[in-house]
Amino acid sequence: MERTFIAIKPDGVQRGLIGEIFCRFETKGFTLVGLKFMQASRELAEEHYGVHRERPFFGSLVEFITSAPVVAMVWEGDGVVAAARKMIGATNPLVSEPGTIRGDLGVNIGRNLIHGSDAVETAQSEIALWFKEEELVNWQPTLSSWIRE
Ligand code: D4T
Repeated sequence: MERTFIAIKPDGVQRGLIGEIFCRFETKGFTLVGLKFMQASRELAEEHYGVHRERPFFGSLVEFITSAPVVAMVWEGDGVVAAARKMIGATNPLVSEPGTIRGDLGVNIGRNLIHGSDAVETAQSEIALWFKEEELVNWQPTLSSWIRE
C-alpha cells in the first residue's frame, strides 16, 4: 500500500492549525501509520530540503523549519502521494486553489503550512529519513470496508 510523508510546519503548529490540517487527511479516508511531534534538527532539515541547497531561500527555509516544532506524519492509501499533494495545493498559498489546505489557510510562500512528498520514491526516502521502521504501525482500520471496495 502506498505511503506518503506529511509534515505540519512550524507556522501550522504556532497558529493552532494542527487539528484542522490533521482532520483533512483523517476525514478523507487515508490511514495514519506514523505520527510524531518534534523539533527538527538543522541536520535533518538540511537533509530533507537537500534538493534546494543551492537555492537562495535555502537558508531561511532551514531556519524556519527548525524554529518551532513540526508534526511529522505518514499516511497510507491508494494514490495517497498525488492525492495529498492535491489536498495541500500549490507551493504559494496566495495562488493555491480554495479548498486546498494552503489555499484556505495561508498567504505566503515562506509560510505554507505543510509539506507533502512529491513522488512515491521521494516519499520512501523521506519516511526513512524522519521515521524508524519500528515507529510505523501496520494496522487495518475496522472502517476500511466502508471507505474502499
Ligand atoms: P514542500 O517541499 O515544503 O512541500 O513544498 P513544495 O514541494 O510545494 O515546494 P518546493 O519543494 O518547491 O519548496 C520547498 C519549500 O521552500 C519554500 N519556498 C519555495 C520558499 O520559501 N521560496 C520559494 O521561492 C520557493 C520556490 C516553500 C516550500
